[in-house]
Amino acid sequence: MSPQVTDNGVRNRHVNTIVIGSGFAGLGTAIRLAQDGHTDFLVLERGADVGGTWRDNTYPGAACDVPSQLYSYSFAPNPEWTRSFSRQPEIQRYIKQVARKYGVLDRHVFDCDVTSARWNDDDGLWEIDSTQGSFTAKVLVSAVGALCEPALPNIKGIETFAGQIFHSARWDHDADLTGKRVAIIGTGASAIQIIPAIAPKVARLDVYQRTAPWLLPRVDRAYTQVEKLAFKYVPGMQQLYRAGIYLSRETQVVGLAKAPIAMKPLELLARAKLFYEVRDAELREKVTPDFAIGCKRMLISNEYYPALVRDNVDLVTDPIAEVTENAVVSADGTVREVDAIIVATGFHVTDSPTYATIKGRDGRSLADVFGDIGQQAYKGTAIANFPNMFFLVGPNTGLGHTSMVYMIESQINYVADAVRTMDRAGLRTVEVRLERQEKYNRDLQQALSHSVWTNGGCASWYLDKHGNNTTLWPGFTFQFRNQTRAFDDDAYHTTTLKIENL
Ligand code: N01
Repeated sequence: MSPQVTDNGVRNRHVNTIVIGSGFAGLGTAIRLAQDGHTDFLVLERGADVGGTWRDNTYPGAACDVPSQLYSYSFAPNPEWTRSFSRQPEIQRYIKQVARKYGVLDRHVFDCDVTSARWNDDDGLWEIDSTQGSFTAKVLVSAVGALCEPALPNIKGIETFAGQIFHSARWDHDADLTGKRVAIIGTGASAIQIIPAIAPKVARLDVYQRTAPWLLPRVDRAYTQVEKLAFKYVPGMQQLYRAGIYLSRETQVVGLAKAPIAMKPLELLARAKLFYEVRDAELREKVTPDFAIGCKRMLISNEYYPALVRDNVDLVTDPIAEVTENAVVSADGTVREVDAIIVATGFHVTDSPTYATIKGRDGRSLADVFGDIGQQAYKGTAIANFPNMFFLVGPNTGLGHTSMVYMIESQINYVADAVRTMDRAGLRTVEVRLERQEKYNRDLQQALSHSVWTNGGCASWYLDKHGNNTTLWPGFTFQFRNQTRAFDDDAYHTTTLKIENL
């Protein structure tokens, strides 16, 4: 069953559930809905393929910093992983294979950018406009991801630059950087992968660092033939690897969220790495972080520092004053002419532009509501005033230490059970009670108040403009799994077709 296409090519269709986005979260939701026997759903995806951030981030060196065994769906282990930490093409291949294997591609509408989603309280429906026409749905699942909207730096004159300029998540593969003078702005997770990948081929690379990151070794290796065979033929072998990695990663939460002093051994390891890989004392001082390890995302690389010490790479720590037609000018007045600028400045996380496009019961958008209180949700998933809407990778579901796929699967459990409960009980609407949402978030903020993310002396994308951490989950991930195991309708206002208990 494919969506109706009218004579003029515009789709106009009602379905029970619409999922926006087909990265790990949206695709996983589609698979679960199909497994639960639903056929009346669609996934609206603005790109031409599944994969989300793994489809979009194709920059040289792109790879995951979470081990492959854990960075995959629990229901779809991948015996084909070639390395302990996968690179982007392999992850994207995996996601596409899973989409094909579980037969949900015909539920997708690709190249379908959702321009608005409004709750119609009279009809108890979401009205969705997109570049592929309009849809209505009883249930809306937003699965657009937190790291999908590139944040561009507000630098004087940047729009006048006449050379090649692009964001790390929108890599211009037509731009040949060989032999060029290149500037890269930012030293986050994306930049530290790009820099070693392009440094050997460019004529000169100026790295503009605003804050030095903490760097740990990347314990990456190709799997041996024996391991690969074991993954394929020994029952439970991959699950065993997965469990081991999962447990070792969970222990980090104690240090990050509860007792930052427990991060000291990691800090010593990072300092030793820095000492041995950057022998020049002046450069070492410049790349030594000035905040507690873990406060920003810890980066892993064996190639970043060796790239920085190359003769054709310069680390610039003076702030950027402006960009001209052909150069980047530092605050100390130094003009560095360049042919290309790579903007590796991250994403709109707590202020996503998509928030303005989703309007709830009283016509207020997520941007309006979050503007008042900061982004928050009940169990990271449901938001008062937005009935029948579930938000995957929502507020405080992010992680600083392990795989987001685990959190996503927890949220999918919750949403699938909500849809099941609505069907079974004949519910027309479910809307989380504001007091439950507020209490949940008070408790979260209380838990976060001991964390290194709040007290580590850094500014990061984990914090919103009020300085609150509205992105990360402060506990063990199995605690989140536990609280999302079943849909708790007592936390919700519900209406049925006949009786209202509002
Ligand atoms: O973005 P970031 P990212 N002028 O926001 C700097 C995931 N990820 O794309 O630290 C100058 O971390 C900014 O400086 P500062 C992962 O969750 C995963 O690198 O704010 N500089 C920083 O250095 C990650 O955390 C993987 O002072 C400016 C950089 O730009 C998240 O995505 C790989 C600036 C931005 O770093 C985002 O990573 C890639 C300005 N105006 C990404 N504005 C893996 O799995 C910002 N900066 C390996």
